[in-house]
Amino acid sequence: MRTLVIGTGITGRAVAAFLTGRGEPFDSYDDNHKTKPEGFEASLQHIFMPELVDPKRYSRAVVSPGLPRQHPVTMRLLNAGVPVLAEIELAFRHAAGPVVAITGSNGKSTTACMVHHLLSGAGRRASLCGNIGVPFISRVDDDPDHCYVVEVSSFQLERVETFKPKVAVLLNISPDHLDWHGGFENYAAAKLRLFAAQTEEDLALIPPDFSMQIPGEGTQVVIPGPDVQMRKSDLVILPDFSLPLEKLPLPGPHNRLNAMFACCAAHLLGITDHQAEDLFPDFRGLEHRMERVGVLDGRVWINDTKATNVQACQAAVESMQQSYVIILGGCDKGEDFNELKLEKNPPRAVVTYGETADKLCAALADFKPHKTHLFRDACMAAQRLARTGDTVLLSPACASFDQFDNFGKRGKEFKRIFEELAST
Ligand code: UMA
Ligand code: ADP
Repeated sequence: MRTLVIGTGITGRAVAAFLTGRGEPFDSYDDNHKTKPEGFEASLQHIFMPELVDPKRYSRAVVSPGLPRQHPVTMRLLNAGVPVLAEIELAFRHAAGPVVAITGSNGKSTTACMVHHLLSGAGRRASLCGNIGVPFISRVDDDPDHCYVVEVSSFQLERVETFKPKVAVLLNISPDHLDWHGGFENYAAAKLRLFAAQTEEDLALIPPDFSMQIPGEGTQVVIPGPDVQMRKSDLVILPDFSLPLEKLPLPGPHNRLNAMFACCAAHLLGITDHQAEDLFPDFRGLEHRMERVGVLDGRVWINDTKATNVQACQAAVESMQQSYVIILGGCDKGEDFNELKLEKNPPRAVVTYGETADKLCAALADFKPHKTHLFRDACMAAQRLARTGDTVLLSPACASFDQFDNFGKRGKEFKRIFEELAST
C-alpha cells in the first residue's frame, strides 16, 4: 500500500524525500496543474483532481499545512477511512530525540531561534525547523540526543494526534488567520492542540491569566509566574537560574518575554544561566522583524514586515522610542483594526495602503491617515511625512498577499525602495 503526499510545496517535497529515502511507494496530489513537482521524481502518479484519487490505493495520506481542513481530497480520503496525517505528526513519529515546540500568534520564530541558539551554542545537537521554513520531517533521525526546536503554526496543529512535545511553548494568542480558521474559537482550539497529547513528565509553558482550558496533562509553568519571573535586575527561574536582564537580547518588552520563554525552555533541556550569559551576546535579531534598514535624509527606516497582525504591530508601536511615521496595510485577514491602540504611543503620521487601506482609515480616523494604494507610494509618502530624527516604520498589521507573494518579498521591496531613494 502506498502513501498519498498532498501538496507539492516545501512540505510535500520534504515528505517525498523522506519516503524515497525509506524506499516507500507514494503518489502525489496538488490542485495546481502548473506546479512542476520538482523533487517528486519517485512519485508513481501525480494527481490534480480530487475525483481522480482512488482511496483504495492508499494506506495513509500526508498533508501539507496549507490545505484547508475541508479540502475535497482530504474529505474523500477520510470518508473512505484513510488516515490523513499532518507532516509534523509523521515527523514526530520518526524523531527519537526531544521536541521543543513553539507556537503563539507572535514571537514564534524569534523565540525558536533563541532556543536553538542556546542549545546549539552549548554544544547540543539541535535542529531548528517547522513553520520557520524547514520542514520537521527533513530533519528527523533516530539519535535520541538530537533535539528538535520546532516552530508550529495553527495550520500545522489542526491535524496533529500523537504529537507530544517534551516542552511545549504557547507565547500568546491574539486574533490572526481568522479567515482561514473561520473565527477566533477555532484558531485558539487549533493552537491548543499543541498540548493535547502531553503527559505529566512533559512541560507546558503558558502565558499568565490564560482563560482557556489547556488540554493534556503536561506540567504547567506560567511565564511570567511564580517559578519564572523578573526579580530586580535578573531573570530568575527557580531554583537555580539567574540571568541579568541586560544580557537578554533584542529590544522591546515583547522580546524580553520571548527571552523568558526561551531561557525556560532551554533550561529545561539542561542549559545553565552561565551558558545563556555567554551565548546571548552573539544572538542577532531576524530579518524582517524590527530590522533597522538605515538612515535616509535623517529618517531611520525600520522593516517590521513580519508584523502581519494587530498584536505584532502593537508591540512595534509600544517599543518606538522616538517620533515615527507608520505604514499600515496589505491583505485583509478579518481582523478588527479598532483593536490597534496607536494612542498608547501616537505616531506623527499614519500611512495606509492596499486592500485594507479603507478599513484602516475608518478605524484610525482620529489619526487622519494618509491613504495610498500601492506599497511603493506608501513608502514615499511616509518618508515625506517624517521629519529629521523620526523613524519610518513598516509594521503593517496585515498580511502581504494583495501585492506580494509573502511578507519577505514585501520586506525586500521596502529595503529596495530605501536603497533606490538613498542612491538618488
Ligand atoms: N495546495 C493545494 N491546494 C490548496 C492549497 C495548497 O493543492 O488548497 C498546494 C499548492 O499548490 C502548493 C502546496 O500545496 O503546491 C503548498 O503547500 P503549503 O501551502 O502547505 O506550503 P508549503 O510550501 O509546504 O509551506 C508550508 C507552510 N505554508 C503554510 O502553512 C501556508 C510554510 O509556512 C512553512 O514554512 C513550510 O510549510 C515548512 O514547514 C509559511 C506560512 O505562511 C511561511 N505559514 C503561516 C504563518 O506563518 O502565518 C501559517
Ligand atoms: P511569528 O513567527 O510568530 O510570526 P516572529 O518572531 O517572526 O513571530 O515575529 C513576528 C512579528 O511579531 C514581528 O513584527 C515581531 O516584532 C513581533 N513580535 C515578536 N514577538 C512578539 C511578542 N511576544 N508579542 C507581540 N509581538 C511580537
